[in-house]
Amino acid sequence: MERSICKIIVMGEEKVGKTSLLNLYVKNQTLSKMYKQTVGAEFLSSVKSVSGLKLTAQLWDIAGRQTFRQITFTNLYKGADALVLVFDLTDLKSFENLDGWLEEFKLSVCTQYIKNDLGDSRFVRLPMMLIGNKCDLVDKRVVTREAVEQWCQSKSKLSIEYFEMSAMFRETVTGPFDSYLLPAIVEYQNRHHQLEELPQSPRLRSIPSAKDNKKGQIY
Ligand SMILES: Nc1nc2c(ncn2[C@@H]2O[C@H](COP(=O)(O)OP(=O)(O)OP(=O)(O)O)[C@@H](O)[C@H]2O)c(=O)[nH]1
Ligand SMILES: [Mg+2]
Repeated sequence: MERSICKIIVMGEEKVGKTSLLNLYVKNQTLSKMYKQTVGAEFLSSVKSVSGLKLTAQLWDIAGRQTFRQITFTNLYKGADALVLVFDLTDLKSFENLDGWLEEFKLSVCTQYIKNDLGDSRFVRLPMMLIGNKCDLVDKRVVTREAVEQWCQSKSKLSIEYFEMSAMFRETVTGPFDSYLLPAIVEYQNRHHQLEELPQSPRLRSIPSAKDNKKGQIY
């Protein structure tokens, strides 16, 4: 089976549940009530079969607290194949700050391609997933679906899909990741290859399978 790698950046305010969601998705870890802040960025890896491809998803869990992000993670965002934005349905501020996160990410994606003017078009086509987390806390919910839909409408040029999740219920998490995000990434990578006729970019190159007796290169 052909292999490929993708890089997914996961962002959002502190305490919205980014680490909890990723631990559940990748490690099937049940929700811990104890909060342990992410410092800097953490990395998780998951291998899935998508459209006949063995896809290694590199998931980058970015600290929500500004002081824990070393001034800028511009280099870390480079080469991203997808963006996952997370907010907490019970925390209005985490929803209102989505624009700031999107801007931080956009600046980095657009400037890296500034030389050949690809920045904006790449950003517009990049698969993005917006997650309203903690949907189990029905009584504490303060962000309405209408407000989220309005926000998505204001970004209608972008490829954003919205899902509500709970880090307590695995199926709310695996469904959108496996059925929407990963297939969208494979399509995005294929499209880039065709539309931009880039020379075989190392990030898009298939990794030789184990039987080729070679080591796969990531970057
Ligand atoms: N009820 C409920 N609690 C959740 C959910 N997801 C996370 N939590 C709780 O919210 C708190 C913060 O979760 P984290 O996953 O650490 O949040 P984070 O976004 O990684 O935070 P930073 O690392 O600071 O950016 C923890 O106490 C979790 O137990 C959820 O879906 N439902
Ligand atoms: Mg965290």
